Amino acid sequence: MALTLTEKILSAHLVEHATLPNRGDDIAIRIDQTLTQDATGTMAYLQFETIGIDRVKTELSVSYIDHNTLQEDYKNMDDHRYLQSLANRYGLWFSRAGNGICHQVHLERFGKPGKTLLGSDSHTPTGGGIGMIAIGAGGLDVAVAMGGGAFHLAMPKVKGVLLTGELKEGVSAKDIILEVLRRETVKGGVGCVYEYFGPGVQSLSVPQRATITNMGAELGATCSIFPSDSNTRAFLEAMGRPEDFTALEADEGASYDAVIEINLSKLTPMAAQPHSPDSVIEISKIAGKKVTQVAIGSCTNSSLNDLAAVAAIVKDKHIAEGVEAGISPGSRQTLLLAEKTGVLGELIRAGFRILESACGPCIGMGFAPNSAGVSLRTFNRNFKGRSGTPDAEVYLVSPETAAIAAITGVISDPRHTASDLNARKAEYLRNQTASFRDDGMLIAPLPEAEAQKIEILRGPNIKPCPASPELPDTLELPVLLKAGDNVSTDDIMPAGAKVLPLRSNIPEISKFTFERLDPTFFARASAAAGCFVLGGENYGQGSSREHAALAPMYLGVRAVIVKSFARIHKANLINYGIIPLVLDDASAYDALLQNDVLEFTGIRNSLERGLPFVLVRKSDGHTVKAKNDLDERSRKILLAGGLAAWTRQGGQ
Ligand code: MIC
Ligand code: SF4
Repeated sequence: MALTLTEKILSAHLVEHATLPNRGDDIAIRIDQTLTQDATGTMAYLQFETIGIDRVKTELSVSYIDHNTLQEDYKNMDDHRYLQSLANRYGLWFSRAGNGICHQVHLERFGKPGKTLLGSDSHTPTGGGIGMIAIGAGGLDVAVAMGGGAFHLAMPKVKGVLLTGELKEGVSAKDIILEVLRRETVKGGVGCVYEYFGPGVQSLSVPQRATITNMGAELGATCSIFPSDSNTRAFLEAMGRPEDFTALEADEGASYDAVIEINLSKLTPMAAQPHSPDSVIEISKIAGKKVTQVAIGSCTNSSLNDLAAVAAIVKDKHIAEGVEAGISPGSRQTLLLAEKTGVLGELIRAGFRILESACGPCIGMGFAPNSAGVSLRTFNRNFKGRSGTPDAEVYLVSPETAAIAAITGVISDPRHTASDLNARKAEYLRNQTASFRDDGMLIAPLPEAEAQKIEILRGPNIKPCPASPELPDTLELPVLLKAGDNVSTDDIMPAGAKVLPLRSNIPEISKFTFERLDPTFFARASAAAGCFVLGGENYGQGSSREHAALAPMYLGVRAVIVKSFARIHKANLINYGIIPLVLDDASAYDALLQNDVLEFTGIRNSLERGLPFVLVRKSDGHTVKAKNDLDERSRKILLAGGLAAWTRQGGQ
């Protein structure tokens, strides 16, 4: 049977089935590589330590420092030291603070076509740009994979994205993924892999493909993937590792569950308007709007290719008065190359503030916009308040669109403002040394005998991960929060400079739970002896942060009742013993109110036998029915009181 590329790689990694099961069924796959970053890493490694393994069992595991680098006090660097000592002790690579954003560095240094990668960050699918099945997950799932355990997921549907034509000058890879988001929305990709194919693929370099697979996370997709071809070979050669290349593509005649066609020649520059990545509009429709800030970088658009496009536009020009503009290069290697090719000098001269090679403004770690400011960002998320300024308007755009706004002070269509852009960009890229590699800030795994002697360094901010409660058969609890559609993990557990340093300390970070939606939630939950949370469609979209499950669990949330869930968050809830309930009939949501007390009986029986769930409102006996759409393994995990307890009982 002719297979898609996704099916080929998944088949080659199946651990329980001989052939691929039906779409939606539970599959278990072997994980070749893992990555973690510091904001999710400390919890992941605290869990990994409890598994009791002497050395990671993957082909390669890397621990990156890129999120928490503001270091206002001891906490962040204490975490860095914990992570470094842990990497040394257990046979991981370690990417030091300053070396760059995990996804960009992983693409440059470690990504290999045909391999599986699991990362404790939702943008891990960036690796699909180099032909990997690269999936984001909670830290606990990544810890299990590092210990040699399989990763379980629902067998995804494979949506083919047929690319034809070629991008016009001034139109960018970012505009391709914005077009996919416009058509598919932030929940259109749940349970799907987006596989790109067709003649238009050839015109896209690996960094351009990685922009697209990176932001596939915003579709809610399991991951996205491109074939591995001559452009992949050229990229790996430029990275000094041609031996990692393998050619890969879908079989001739492979069939997709659905096909979307995009003619690249017809695309125009676009923007995602505040406050959602799928609120996409053509730039021409918002041209002329005044801009106060421009931020270029993040794991979506911070490659040399992106910085060269910016340099080509701002050459001999200056940042407009009234605009602050900053650049965070994706990796230290990109920064070095920007210096070698003349790109960096151009950016400095134009007035860009050169920020660290790290996540930085993307996660509200500095460079927040002014109040009610208009910030154009080349990033992937524009949820309200994520920038650090609650009333700022954040637009997600391509580097070209961002660069033109930086010099003109208004949103402008890059097709009209720049001529011979591609030639000028190519000029910089020609200066790039054929093969360039800088591993100076990577620490390789220690040999086993040496690793055994390493002492793990734990600062006072690192508190043990709290245990999940046992699952009772009956719960009678109030709905302490009624939230709407598309609640993001930033809404459940904000990030930013104030909260991120508390990622290793659940009791402290739990004080910020739902802060953006209802600042009284923490006090109300602390006073109650447990509660439920009610939400709408696509609950838990966005990040992989398991703190959005851990902190609610710590505050006594026992079930979350919604119209639909985002994939990673639902898995995190299960892993920490919170029951994810999907309303049988979405209209039942309207009948429920905040503070309703619900009686939830026969919980264990429903889980053991896969039966639907029934809750009854105490005040009037109104019945609420919820689906039991959980696979057998998830039900067993919930019955055991979470993944850690289940693993201790021998579950796999
Ligand atoms: C994000 O972009 O929201 C983050 C910060 O990278 C998160 C991870 C985290 O919350 O630590 C993600 O995307 O998973
Ligand atoms: Fe970092 Fe932003 Fe990418 Fe998340 S989306 S990994 S915060 S750069």
